[in-house]
Amino acid sequence: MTAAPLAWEDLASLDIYTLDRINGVTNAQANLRLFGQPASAVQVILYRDRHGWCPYCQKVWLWLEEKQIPYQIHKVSMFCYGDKETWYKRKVPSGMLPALELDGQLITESDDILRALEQRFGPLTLAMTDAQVLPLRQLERLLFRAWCLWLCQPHASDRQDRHAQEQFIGVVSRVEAALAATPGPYFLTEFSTADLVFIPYVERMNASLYYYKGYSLREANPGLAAWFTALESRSTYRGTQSDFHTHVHDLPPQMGGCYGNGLPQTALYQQRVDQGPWQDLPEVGYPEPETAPWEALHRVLKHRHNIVRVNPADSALVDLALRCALTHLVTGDLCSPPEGADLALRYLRDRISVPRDMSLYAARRLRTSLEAIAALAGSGQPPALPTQHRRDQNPANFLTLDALSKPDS
Ligand SMILES: N[C@@H](CCC(=O)N[C@@H](CS)C(=O)NCC(=O)O)C(=O)O
Repeated sequence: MTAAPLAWEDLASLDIYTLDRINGVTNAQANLRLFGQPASAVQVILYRDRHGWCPYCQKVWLWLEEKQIPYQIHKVSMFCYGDKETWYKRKVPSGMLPALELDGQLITESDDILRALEQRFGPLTLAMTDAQVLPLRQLERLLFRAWCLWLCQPHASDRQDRHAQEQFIGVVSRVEAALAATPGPYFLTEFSTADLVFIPYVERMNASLYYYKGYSLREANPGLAAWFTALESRSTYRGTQSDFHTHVHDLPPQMGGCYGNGLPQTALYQQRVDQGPWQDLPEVGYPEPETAPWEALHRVLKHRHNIVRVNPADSALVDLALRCALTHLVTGDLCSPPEGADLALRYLRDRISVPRDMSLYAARRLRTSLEAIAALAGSGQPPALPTQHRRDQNPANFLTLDALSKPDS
């Protein structure tokens, strides 16, 4: 049975989602975090990437959230998707992220930033230079290198690819042993800097190896599975956590390429990440919060004019197709979409970025509704996402030139 799509005013009347960006749970949209303290308590400015794609920024971001240090956030574009802001180049000529201002002093290099923060505010359980943390930091670098050798190099034969896989799995077994050496789920007796240094790349490994190699890191390794589950019990981690779809398409330009292995299993996994169904992907373990559809609605309503404008399809068509998808999101009803809605809605499906736009579960809900309506219109798929750059995600499409010309406030 088909229903009529809700009007924008009807959808707006259902917009019940609220979030205290400044004092509430960790979230990607905040430009200021106070944790209940007055604005005068802010002594730190974090410069981080606008899309939440930079792993080194995630490390510093999580540290500040875990320690609840009041801070201001100025978001900066990465070269792979936008023009580096002039005001930032004046401050950091290389344009590299993250950077931090602490008591007026500018620090770059994420490890130097963490050490400076530790000196000023005390460690996150243990210091970066603690004798228990140092070997784990080295192990993380070994794992990183083995991942790069498997994922980011073209292998001349299946044998070579399997060899790189074995090397990687060899290092993973050392990570598993390190996790098993303490009674709890974390690397040391409680959550600490040691976990923090593993988080950004292990999250990216889990996504990319599933998609490009048909290997499910989280499912194949009980220690890492328990570690992810424990991390997801922390609202700090959940606020910075991305999803498979975002990572597998943000990594190629950042890493200089990600190479598939052409196995049937890999093709199956790729289809699931790109086209759904998304609900059983091994990217998350905690149950869906009931706010997920309302969060998705709220975020689309906020940006709906730009979402319609940047879509290559005709604006009237996108407007109507999008209302059909949002109607499905909030009521479960299927409305007949206009012709061409398959391409228009799938264009948006491919560009929802987690956690930049919304949380993992809200994005799943939105992608599911976009896909449900797109499927009624046809089987057309938009061109594959670019892998050399992600200029299709240029923030200039969503922010005014004036907003980009100065740090956010
Ligand atoms: N060693 C540096 C690495 C930082 C780094 O590689 N940052 C990348 C993003 S992940 C960057 O800012 N590249 C410039 C750009 O992409 O705009 C650190 O730990 O902070």
